[in-house]
Amino acid sequence: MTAKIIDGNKISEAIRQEVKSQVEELKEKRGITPGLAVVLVGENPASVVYVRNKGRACQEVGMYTETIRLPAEISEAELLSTVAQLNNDLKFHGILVQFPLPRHIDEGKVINAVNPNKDVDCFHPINVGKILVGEPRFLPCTPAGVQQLLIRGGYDPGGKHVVICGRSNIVGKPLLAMLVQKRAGANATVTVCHTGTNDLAYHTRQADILVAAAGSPRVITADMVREGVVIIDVGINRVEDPSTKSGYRLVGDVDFDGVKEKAEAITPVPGGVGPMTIAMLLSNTVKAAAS
Ligand code: BQF
Repeated sequence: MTAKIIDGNKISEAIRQEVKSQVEELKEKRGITPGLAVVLVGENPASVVYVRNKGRACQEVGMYTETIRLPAEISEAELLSTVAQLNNDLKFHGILVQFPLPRHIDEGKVINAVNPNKDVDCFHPINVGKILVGEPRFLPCTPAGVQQLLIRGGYDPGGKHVVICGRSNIVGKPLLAMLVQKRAGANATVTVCHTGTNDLAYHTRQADILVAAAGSPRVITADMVREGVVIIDVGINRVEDPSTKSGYRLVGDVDFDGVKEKAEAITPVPGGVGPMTIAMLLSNTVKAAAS
């Protein structure tokens, strides 16, 4: 049997339609146009693509958006002062600074500089802590996308053993905090594996739901999963491919072709978690504007 595909393009389109209606309602009933400021420092090619995706997505749902492009050589102090200005600018309900930043800038300082009420990436320690105690203000976009793929894909995590590969502050740690909560769409038993895990395959074989967020291309192989597993592939890895126009293509952290013969369901790359990340950013921005 070959796995069902959990279609991130389709599910994200449904969420974007919902956000679009919420934007129209905010405009009509309260005269508010949700606004998102996107800050891009330098010209990292992947970041340029991501920032373009975000700007376009905002426009499509009727939000106001500006991309603030800053040179890679900008000082940390200047960037912090740009963030401070955006904090005080009423046009913007959400602010995001695209990562990674040039090495001379401390990402932690930038995260802390964003007003937590405008922190639509949900990276500020206050907002991360609020998830852990079960009182979220926002949910971080990629983990929220993973959760929505499971719920809307028909695989509620409640009572399931979810194994997360990867402990980043962006994906693994907040997803752990979200899925362990006693609430609808969560209530899972959660294991987090990382580079210090001794027998990775032992743990991944225990998973009812496997979330691959390890950050290496195709590290999850068919021998590492049990028959009937549901797999969410968070990986976005560029691998060389001379047959494409750009010279590269995207692959996930899962060896899709091998694993699809054993899994009950799996997300593709591209078209899985990636578009969901963008949809959840829109959802957070409309939430910020409404509150
Ligand atoms: C798709 C991101 C790693 C590090 C920083 C759609 C995106 C990607 C893929 C996208 C990502 C990844 C983003 C697809 C934003 C997701 O069709 O599969 C959209 O734009 N993403 C980011 O802003 O920062 C990252 C991954």
